[in-house]
Amino acid sequence: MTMQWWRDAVIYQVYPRSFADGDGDGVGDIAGIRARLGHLRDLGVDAIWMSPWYPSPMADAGYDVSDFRDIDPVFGTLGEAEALIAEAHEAGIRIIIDIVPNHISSEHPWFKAALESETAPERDYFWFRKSQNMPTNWIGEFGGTAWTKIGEDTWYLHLFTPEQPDLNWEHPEVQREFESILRFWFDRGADGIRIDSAALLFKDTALPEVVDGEPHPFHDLDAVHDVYRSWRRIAEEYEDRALIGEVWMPDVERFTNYLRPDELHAAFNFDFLGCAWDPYLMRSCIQRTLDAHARVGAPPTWVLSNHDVTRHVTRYGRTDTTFSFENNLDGTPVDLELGTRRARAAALLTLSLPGSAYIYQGEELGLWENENIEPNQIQDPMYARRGHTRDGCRVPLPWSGDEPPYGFTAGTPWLPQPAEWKDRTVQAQTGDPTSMLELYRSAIGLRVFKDQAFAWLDRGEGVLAWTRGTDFACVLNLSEAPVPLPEHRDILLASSPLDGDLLPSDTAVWLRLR
Ligand code: TEU
Repeated sequence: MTMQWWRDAVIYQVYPRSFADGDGDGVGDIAGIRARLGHLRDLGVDAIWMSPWYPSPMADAGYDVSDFRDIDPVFGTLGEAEALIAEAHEAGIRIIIDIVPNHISSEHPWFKAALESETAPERDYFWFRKSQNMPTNWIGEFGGTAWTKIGEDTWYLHLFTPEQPDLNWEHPEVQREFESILRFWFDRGADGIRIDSAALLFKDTALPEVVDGEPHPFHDLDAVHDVYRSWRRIAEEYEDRALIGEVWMPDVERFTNYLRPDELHAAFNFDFLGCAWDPYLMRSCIQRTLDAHARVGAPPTWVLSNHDVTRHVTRYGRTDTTFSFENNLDGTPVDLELGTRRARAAALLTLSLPGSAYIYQGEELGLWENENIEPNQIQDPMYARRGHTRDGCRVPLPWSGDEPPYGFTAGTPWLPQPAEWKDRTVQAQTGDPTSMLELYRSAIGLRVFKDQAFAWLDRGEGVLAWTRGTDFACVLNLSEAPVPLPEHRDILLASSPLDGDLLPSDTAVWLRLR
């Protein structure tokens, strides 16, 4: 019998560069993660998703992979990765690894061979085109053109940086290689795969121009579903392995196509991540999510932050609380106290909705976006191409002490940590019942209702409330004024202090009803 753990798991994203540094070079590594596994056990998470740790020239922080069957020396060795998987399993924590199928590093042996000769078989693993002019008008995901010219008249396609050439998924060898990579990691105990840019992969082979208002010829092509059907068959050769897609898709129908019973087990809910902090919009987003997932029988996911987006303490402290890069440029006014208050309420929201919840490292510490990284310290390739950096959410974690590097490293952290984080360390927050960390620890420990049925509870305008089973309710006040609570036996947890018997604005509570 399978456990289907992914249906209601709490999954913690480790961004290895910034979690903990074991060897003092200022960059996080596997030794650091192993030494700090206790933090994740104490937090109570069910699984870890590990952002890429493979050998990489780091043109895109490891999302440019040059060998999927090894570990980059900056992070450690394959042996250490295997030891981490074993230790996590002993602590009851599953491991999800990150696979990047749309592109590989320009330093990968395939691409090097492809560049060496026009007749190399590897050429067909990529998108090379001969043309006087740029073959199409496509704009890459980081901005800038999607083609780079080599020699006189030859171009290759890259939807991200030039160091990340796109693979040609029409080619059987590309398909075979990734199936083999999946088996490699499943054989080493990986419990799940996070699939990067999962809706890209295939391109319209006629290479048509992008036309405003029409679907992109490189996004969400039907052929991609055959790949995930074959990956699902591979996952099912093993026990309890999950495939989780990074699918950015405004159209909910197209999104849930990826979650049909013979495809992926789950996918990130970016609709929810980008939703405004507003009672009407939040409620309709939650309902839309529940309906769409019910149609295909897949578990919903609840995601507030990840390594690509502005941290939600910052987003929720802004006038426009939706997510886009354009409305979150560094320096946009922010009220961090308000953002923190809302982030606390949001934690109780995501951890009590049906489905699985994702925590991006540092979110449990209430970290905000570091908007004060000097341009010469920025490493994110998006910055040069689009004028926005994602590095502000990738800053090394504060563990202990009163000043940077806060126990993260014995050396100098690869990105600067704010001086204001001295009360955001794990050490400072541990044992403080008012801290974000203790709120997360308590909430995760209280999720005994996680397999109970969900039902909305009507508490009037501006209030979102629901029950799980007969004994539990979550009430979130998104209106301007304090509101009364429904009848209850105990208050299990509150995101901020109550106002007498009333629930203040931007506050959530968990109630024991009977
Ligand atoms: O992100 C895919 C992706 O499409 C996002 O970068 C998206 O374009 C943007 O964040 C929101 O508009 C994944 C990884 O998560 C990211 O870190 C990588 O840079 C990217 O793929 C390339 O591998």
